Amino acid sequence: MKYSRPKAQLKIWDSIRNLLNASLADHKVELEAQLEEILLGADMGYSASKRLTKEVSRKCNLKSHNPLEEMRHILSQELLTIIRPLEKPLMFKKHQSMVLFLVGVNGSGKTTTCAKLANHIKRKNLSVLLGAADTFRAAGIEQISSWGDKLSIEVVKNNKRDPASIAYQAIQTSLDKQIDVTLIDTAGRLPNQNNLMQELAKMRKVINKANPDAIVETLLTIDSNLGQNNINQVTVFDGSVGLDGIILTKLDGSAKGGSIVALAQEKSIPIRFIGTGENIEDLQVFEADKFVSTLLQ
Ligand SMILES: Nc1nc2c(ncn2[C@@H]2O[C@H](COP(=O)(O)OP(=O)(O)OP(=O)(O)O)[C@@H](O)[C@H]2O)c(=O)[nH]1
Ligand SMILES: [Mg+2]
Repeated sequence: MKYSRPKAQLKIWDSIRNLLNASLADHKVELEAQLEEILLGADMGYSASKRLTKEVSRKCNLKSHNPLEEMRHILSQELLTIIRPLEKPLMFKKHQSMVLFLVGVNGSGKTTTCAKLANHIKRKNLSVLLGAADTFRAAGIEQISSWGDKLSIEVVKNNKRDPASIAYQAIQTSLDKQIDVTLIDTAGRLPNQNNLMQELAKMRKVINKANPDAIVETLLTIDSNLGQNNINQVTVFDGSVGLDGIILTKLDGSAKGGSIVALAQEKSIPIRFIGTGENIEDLQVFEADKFVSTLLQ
C-alpha cells in the first residue's frame, strides 16, 4: 500500500532516474552533488541530504547491473532509519478518557483534522465529543458545529466564553457522559504571537485540571506545503505548550513530503497522522514504510 499522490506532483524518483540516465554513473562526484541537490530540493534539509548522499556513495555500486534499483534500496533503508522513530501511532481505548488538543498556525487544518479524527475514532466504536475552543471568530465555531452535525457528534460551544473555559466545559461534559475521546479545536496562531502562545499553555493546564486522569495529546497540525519552515513551528509550539505529536496536513497537494525527513533529523516528535485531502476520510495513520515508498515511487 502507498499513499495516493496526484500526478502533477514533482517526483523525487523521476529526478534521480534522470540523473542515472544522463550517464552520470561514470562521474561519481558529479552524480553525488546532483543527488544531494535533488534531496535538498525535496525539502529534506541539509543534514539529512548529506547523510543520504554519503550512504549512497558508500554503498551503491554504480557499475552493478541495476544501479537505479540499488540506489532506491539504499535510499529507502536510510530514509527508514531516519523516519521510523517518528512512527508511533496513537492507541485509542474504550473507557479511557483521552483528550486530543489541536494547535497550529492559521489555516493549517486544525478544524478539518478535528472532524477527520472524530470520524476516525467514532468508527472504532468509541464515543467522541468536540470542544469548539476557537472562540476567536464566529465562523470557527460554525465550522466545527457543522462537522458535529454531519457526524452526529455533540459539540460544546459558547461564543461568550474564553477558550480555556470551553475546553474545561467540554472535558467536564465528557466526564459526566463517560465519553472516550474529547477533541479540542483551537484558534490559529503564529509562533511569534507570545500572548496567544501563552493562552495555549493556560488551556493545557486547564485541561489537566478538568480531568487529571485523562491522557492528553497536544497535537500540532502542520501544512506540508511549508517545507522546512515547519521546524520553526514545531520548536516554538513545543516550547510553549509541549507537543506529543504532529499531524502533517495537505500532503495531497504540491507538497513533496520530504520535509518530514528534515523534521525527523532535527526533532523526535512522533507524526501521528497525515492529512491527504479535504474530505472527512482523508486522514491516515503515519506509517514510515508507506511514506518512504510514496516518496520514492
Ligand atoms: N487539500 C487539503 N486541504 C486540507 C487538508 N486539511 C485541511 N484542508 C483545507 O485547508 C483549509 C483550512 O483548514 P481548516 O481546518 O479550516 O484550518 P484551521 O487550522 O482550522 O484554520 P483556522 O481555524 O483559521 O486557523 C480548508 O479549506 C480545508 O479544507 C488536507 O489534508 N488536504
Ligand atoms: Mg479552525
